[in-house]
Amino acid sequence: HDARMAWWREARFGMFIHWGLYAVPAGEWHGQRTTHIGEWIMNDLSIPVADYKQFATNFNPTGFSAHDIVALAKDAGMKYIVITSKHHDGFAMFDSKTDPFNIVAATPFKKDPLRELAEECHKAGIRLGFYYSQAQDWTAPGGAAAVRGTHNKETGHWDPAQDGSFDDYLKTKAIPQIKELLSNYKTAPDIIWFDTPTSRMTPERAAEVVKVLNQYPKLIWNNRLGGGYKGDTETPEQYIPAQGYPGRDWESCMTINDTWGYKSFDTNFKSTETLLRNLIDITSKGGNYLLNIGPDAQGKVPEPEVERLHAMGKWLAVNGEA
Ligand code: FUL
Repeated sequence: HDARMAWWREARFGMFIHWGLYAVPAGEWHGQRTTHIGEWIMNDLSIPVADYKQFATNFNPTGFSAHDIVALAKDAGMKYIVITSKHHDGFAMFDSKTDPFNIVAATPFKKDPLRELAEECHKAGIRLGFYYSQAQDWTAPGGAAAVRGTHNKETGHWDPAQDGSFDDYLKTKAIPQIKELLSNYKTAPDIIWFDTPTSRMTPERAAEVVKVLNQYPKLIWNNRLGGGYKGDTETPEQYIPAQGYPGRDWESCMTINDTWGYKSFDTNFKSTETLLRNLIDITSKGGNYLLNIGPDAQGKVPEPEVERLHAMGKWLAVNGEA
């Protein structure tokens, strides 16, 4: 266990990337701006499944450069990257044979950015993790919805197209996609980062996922699978625990402005000084800092984010340890 966690404990600083179909509306739909985080727009504005899926036909992120993103992480002093492979909207940012609602099969882009990222990370010696929303899936029939919609009080759905069996969803989409993520690329990912288990992820259901994870003895996974599994890491979100988590590995994940997924009008960027203070505070308490960036629909990292990461790297080059 300790040997498996060794690289992660030394890493200290990682890049979170929230990038998906929500970058297309970028926080705004039919003239309405969401006041919440960008990647939740489908839920918060109750966008019907068919309308949301339409965004894929306009998603052509030719400005995406895995090389530049890995170089940016490296320059910032980050040692690993965790990227959204599928967020709650159900859209897979990778080549999935399991479900056609993905960046290769459903968009004019037709390429797998996770493959490019895996190759660049491998070349640069940066570790790679995949975020995967295992329970919430707002476009697959039977997928969970954590916030109550009006169509079905029990499931939280807002569109009849979301109706279905959660067990079928788990068996025919989530678990097969997790298997794809673990086996699609030359090397298996270092981390799977689960999220929002909801009450649907019972111990029995989570155990089916764990069976798959256990085939990868070096894999690190977080405490958000559900079903009572504690995973390897605590994941305080948007805060720094005053005492850390004695006896547990932990990672504070934080936004660089006020959203994870790109919102064109969120310019509330934290200062480089605040970001550095967070890094120092977290690492002094024994944790890792997973700092988020949100590329836009072209795949470009917003310039204020790039500037801040470079500035952090500059400071670390003078004052850091590694
Ligand atoms: C939350 C999610 O619901 C957010 O969209 C984001 O991914 C954050 C890191 O975790 O629980």
